[in-house]
Amino acid sequence: NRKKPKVYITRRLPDQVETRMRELFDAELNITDEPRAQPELVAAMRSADVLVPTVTDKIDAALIEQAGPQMKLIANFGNGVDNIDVDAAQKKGITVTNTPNVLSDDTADMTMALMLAVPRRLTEGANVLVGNDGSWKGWSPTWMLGHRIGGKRLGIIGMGRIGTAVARRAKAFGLSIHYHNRRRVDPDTEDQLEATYWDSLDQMLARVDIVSVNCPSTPATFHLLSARRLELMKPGAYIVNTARGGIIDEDALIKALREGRLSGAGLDVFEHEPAVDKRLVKLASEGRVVLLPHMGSATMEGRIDMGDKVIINIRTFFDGHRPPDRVLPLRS
Ligand code: 8YV
Repeated sequence: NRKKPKVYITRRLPDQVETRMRELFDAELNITDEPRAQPELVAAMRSADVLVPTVTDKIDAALIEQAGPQMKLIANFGNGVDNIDVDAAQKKGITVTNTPNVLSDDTADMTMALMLAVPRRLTEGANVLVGNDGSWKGWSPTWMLGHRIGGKRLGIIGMGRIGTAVARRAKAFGLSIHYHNRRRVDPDTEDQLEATYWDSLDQMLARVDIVSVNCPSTPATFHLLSARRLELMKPGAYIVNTARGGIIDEDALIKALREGRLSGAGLDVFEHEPAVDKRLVKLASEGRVVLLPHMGSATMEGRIDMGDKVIINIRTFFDGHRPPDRVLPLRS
């Protein structure tokens, strides 16, 4: 009867995940869901065996440096690990895990929702009937016309699990699939998707009608869509981002939208999250962009699956095996 690992969880999780965590671990839960302040995180690093952070916790080198010798595992409740200095953790002998796969379909669904919402003027139309005061006079042949997405070219940046899930859906919607990735995907997948690989992001950007950002946020992808690259895009193109805000130079994106060089954008993530640039909010009120508050993976099923993954990673680790979703530092 081994001692249960002491697991510090930074945010509220769905009830059934918390119940399971309480059964299996000496779990310190967050009842209020207020993000933990830095001193609380420091105290956790000094007393707990496992930290379970989320995207809203910055687990940087300075914090990791303060970890006590008992801290063994950072089991991120989330896929992206840009909130964690994985390199510093490894140097300190702390293993890092994440929750891949289980949120790819939900995130890809939301990517499609945004891909349709902007050109098909979904929020503009829906808002006409919010608090309907009878001002809608009925259907008219020339009213609320958007643009068709079928037959257009989609350029996916980052053809990992989420990017591939987006590609499958987009193909079914009649888009042709183009992608840029560090390496080509396997020939079978490329064949099935009838996907065109672009080694050069610049060249792809000049040829596609819609760009979907699906790569991780790393130092190498910071402002990958820079002012220069946004200028390479086809006039009137659209951008969808369900990855991380910092991958796009948001200021440059706003300029391109305001100048009419780009038709619109669907954004689930922001460069200075949770702050959202007021100019984007204005563009949203004009129907030029659709903004969502980081909801890409927000399904009850997905959150429970993510919780299960965190639990499996912790249990496997304390059983003395390599956890299934171990994250290694980036190769530079
Ligand atoms: C999560 C996400 O909600 O998993 C990710 O990388 O961005 C979101 O889907 C969040 O990160 C949970 O920590």
